[in-house]
Amino acid sequence: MRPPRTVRLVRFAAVPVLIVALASLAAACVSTASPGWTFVPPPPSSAAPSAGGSAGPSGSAAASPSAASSAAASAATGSVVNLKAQNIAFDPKTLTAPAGAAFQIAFDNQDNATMHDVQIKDGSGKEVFKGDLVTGVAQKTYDVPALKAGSYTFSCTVHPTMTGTLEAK
Ligand SMILES: [Cu+2]
Repeated sequence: MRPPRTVRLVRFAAVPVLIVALASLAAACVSTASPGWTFVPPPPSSAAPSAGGSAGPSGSAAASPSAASSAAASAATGSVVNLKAQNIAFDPKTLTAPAGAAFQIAFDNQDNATMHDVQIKDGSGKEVFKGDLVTGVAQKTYDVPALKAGSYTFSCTVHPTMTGTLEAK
């Protein structure tokens, strides 16, 4: 391929140069391989969720929600807002709650064999509360954290047409 003249000139020098080149290539391979190894450690973090998942269902998952809600219920014996869900609609569609204080929503799902819940979003659309699903006919008391004064929207995550407004003041 190459002109003979070039080969002849290079031949003496070529062997050491090749060795050096191979050595540096090998070094390059090693140096590029080792950074790859340093990226391996992160995966162990995926082991944590599986460990937590296997431990959770055994009992703490079932116990903690009821314990938390009962504790909050006894602590927040402030105002209670009544809200009913009937015929795939909220009643009333306008709620008033105290601003800056936790309160409760006494939710009454009157729709038989139908799931409803209550999700509250602030003016920017950010969720500030989401209650558990309730399959009717059933009642549930939601513990809502303190909201800043302002206008909020509430809705049912199952039925997008179920909406209302909540004023915190
Ligand atoms: Cu609903």
